[in-house]
Amino acid sequence: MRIAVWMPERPDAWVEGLQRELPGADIAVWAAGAPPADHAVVWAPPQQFIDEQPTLRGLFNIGAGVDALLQLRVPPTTHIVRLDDAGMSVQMAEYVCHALVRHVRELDVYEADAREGKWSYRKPRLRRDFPVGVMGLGVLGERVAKAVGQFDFPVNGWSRSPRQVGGVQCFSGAKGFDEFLAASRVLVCLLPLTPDTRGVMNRETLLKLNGGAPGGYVINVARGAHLVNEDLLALLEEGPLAGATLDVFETEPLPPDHPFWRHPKITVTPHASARTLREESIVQIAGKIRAVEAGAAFADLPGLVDPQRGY
Ligand code: NDP
Ligand code: OXD
Repeated sequence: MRIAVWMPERPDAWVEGLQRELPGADIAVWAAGAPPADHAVVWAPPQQFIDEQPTLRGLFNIGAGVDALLQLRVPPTTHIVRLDDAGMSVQMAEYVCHALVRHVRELDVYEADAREGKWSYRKPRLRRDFPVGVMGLGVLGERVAKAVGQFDFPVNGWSRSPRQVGGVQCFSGAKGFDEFLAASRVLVCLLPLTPDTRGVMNRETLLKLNGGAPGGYVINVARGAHLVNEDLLALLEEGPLAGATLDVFETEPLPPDHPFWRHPKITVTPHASARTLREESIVQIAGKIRAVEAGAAFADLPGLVDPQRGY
């Protein structure tokens, strides 16, 4: 069995780890003209990589999002498999809870006060006044929704198909969207980027937050293109939105002159909310390759991507 590896950073470390898990396999970093492989482990490969792998059965993505991979022409006989959690959901839960609590408890204001040696209290704010809406109730969204609920915030969730998550008021589909937005003040995006979800956070939808009252807050940890940047900036300026924590951007790295960097109501992190953990991911991917080589159907693998659906 031959496995090709392609990724921008530390491909050798992935080859070494995969080789340890799959000692009988022939595993190498891909170079143009290399013999075709049976499986590939990748992040954002070029089209040439796919074109030179006509016999590829499994294309294993070392991230949870496959929007970049689905831009490529992949033969229908190649199955795309994404990471299924692999240590990311707990990181995402930490990140979102931190951003939420920092905003609601005004910890940013206390930090600024502390820098000036100022001892002063903010008026307590009630968590019932900050219902959280999580868009996407998949592997990451469900964990985040449950974690937020642990801090006694009211939690709403929105997905494509109807879901039931304990402690979460669930909405689904286009029909449930307006009600979901109106019931939520802090909006967390954990959707995959698909033609249906691109630009989902825009002037019209953001104005529906919090029953149309001011004070909405955005936490985007999915993909930059879910958010219409100009609409966010305008709504922060005009008043309806209170702020945003953004981890993902249409152009990454975020250009140095981008207004988000220095905006007083925006907190920026560099796509760091949930990092791929190499060792955990290698174990997961190697386990899946072992399973299909032993006769398991790709359809039974957690994280199999449906290219029609886009995630
Ligand atoms: P999943 O595929 O497990 O979950 C996706 C969720 O989104 C599902 O609940 C799905 O609904 C819902 N959904 C999809 N399309 C729509 C739609 N049109 N309307 C409403 N709901 C929709 O994905 P993960 O939870 O594993 O990951 C989510 C995303 O997080 C990734 O695609 C990636 O872009 C991003 N990500 C970001 C990271 C970062 O560091 N910033 C790290 C890892 C991931 P249904 O349940 O009905 O299928
Ligand atoms: C992912 C990511 O999709 O890192 O896993 O964004």
